[in-house]
Amino acid sequence: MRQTCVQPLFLHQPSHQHWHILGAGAIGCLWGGQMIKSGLSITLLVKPERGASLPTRPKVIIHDHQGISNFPVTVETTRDKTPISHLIVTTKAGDTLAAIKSVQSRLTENAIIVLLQNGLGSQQAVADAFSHHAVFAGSTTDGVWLKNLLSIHRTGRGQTWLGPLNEAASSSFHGSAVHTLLTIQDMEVFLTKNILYKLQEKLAINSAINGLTALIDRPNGDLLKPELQRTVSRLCRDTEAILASDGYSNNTPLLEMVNRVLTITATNVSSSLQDVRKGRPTELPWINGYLLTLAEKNGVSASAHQELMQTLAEKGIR
Ligand code: KPL
Repeated sequence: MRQTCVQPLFLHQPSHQHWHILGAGAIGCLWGGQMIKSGLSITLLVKPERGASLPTRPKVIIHDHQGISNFPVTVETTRDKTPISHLIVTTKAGDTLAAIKSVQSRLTENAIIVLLQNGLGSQQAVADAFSHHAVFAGSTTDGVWLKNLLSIHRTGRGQTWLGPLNEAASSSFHGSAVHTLLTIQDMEVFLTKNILYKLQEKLAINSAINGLTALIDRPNGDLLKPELQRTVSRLCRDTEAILASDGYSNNTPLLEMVNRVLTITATNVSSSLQDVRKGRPTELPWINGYLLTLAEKNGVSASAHQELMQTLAEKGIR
């Protein structure tokens, strides 16, 4: 296998623009590695207990179909004191608000925050709590999983959409530093003014795949089996009705979109099943759980999601 220690390309980046990435999981390492490759200046932020297990010269290692690339990286713990002006948050949905609060005193007055979480709900909590900062959110279809500390496997190249989440972000959108993120090498990053739509679209797909794969402990492609398609189809119908009650619509039937994703990602283990296998809480409360709350608020039936979440809870999967 080819091994490369990558020399960064030097793209135009204002010298004051240093990015901190909070969360050194699969997505955090992918963004960190690719940003370093693109000549952007970054620091990875990890929890203090993680800091102790890092090597003296940490490197992000990306395994993909081309081979293995190493990117020497600066790592700090959340307890360090350097100011943070550009923050990308790649923690799990359930950890996000507390993680940002743990570095709140380091945020500069005009710091911008870019959130990359699955599901919905956690982003709004941050936008509300940090309303004086420009808060952006992103939705990504990059396929990646964490092999070891700072070492990831990239299984598929997806797309990432970024857009403003609060008023401070909307008003600074055009001149904002998020435009720098469009220059990251080997990544497809786009801007949208309607990030909520992209997040809803991704949530809709995840709502029919993640919980069910976590329950059956099988890769995504198994959901294409006729005996599981009935449940997938019921989940899709519920999701469409619930999101429609919140103003979301899509011309393509959700089942068609889900089955397309299942075909492309047939051998992938969904992020929720990865969490279950590692004994970690899943993001399902921000996917199916979010839909249940919305269904109750808008008086829409959500029986397929209720049954799924109930069965998962009985198996101890949260
Ligand atoms: O986004 C995903 C996830 O695993 O969270 C899917 C689309 C299901 C691909 O695995």
